Amino acid sequence: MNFAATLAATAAACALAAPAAAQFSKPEDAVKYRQSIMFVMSQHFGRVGAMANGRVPFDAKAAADNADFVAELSRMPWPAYVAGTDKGQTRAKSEIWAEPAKFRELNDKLMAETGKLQVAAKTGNLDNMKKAFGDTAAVCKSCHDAFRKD
Ligand code: ASC
Repeated sequence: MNFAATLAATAAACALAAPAAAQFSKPEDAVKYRQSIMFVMSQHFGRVGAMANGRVPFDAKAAADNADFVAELSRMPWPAYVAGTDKGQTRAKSEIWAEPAKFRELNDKLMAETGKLQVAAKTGNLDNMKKAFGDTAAVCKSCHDAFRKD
C-alpha cells in the first residue's frame, strides 16, 4: 500500500473506531441519548423499509435521504453505552459490558451495513436497496437478540 492509501485507510479506521462522544452529566442522560438516537434511526430506517417491502411506492430521492440519515445516526449511539447504565429505564443487557468485543463488532457491522445501504439507495435501484435493507435489518436483529432485553 502506498502512503496515500495507508493514510486513507487509517483515517477511515479512525472514523469508525472513534465516534465523537457527547457529554453526559448523569447516567440517565446517556440512556435517554442512545434511546433517542435509536428511535430517530428506526423512523428513517422504517421509511426505507416501507419502500423495500412495497408498502409505499419507491421514491429514489426519499430513499437516499433516509438512508443517509440512518448511516449518520448509526455512528452515534455507542459512546452512550457508559459503564453502569444497564439500570433504570433501559432494555440494555449487562452483557454489553461483559462482552464488549462482541458488542463492538456488531456496532461496526451496523455502521458497515448502513454505509452499504446508503450506497445502494443512491443507485436508485429498488432491488439493490432491498438487499441492503435486509442485510442491515439482520444486523439490527442480531444485536437486539444478544444485547437487548425482550
Ligand atoms: C427497525 C427497527 C428495528 C429494526 C429491526 C430489524 O425498523 O425499529 O429495531 O428495524 O426490527 O430486525
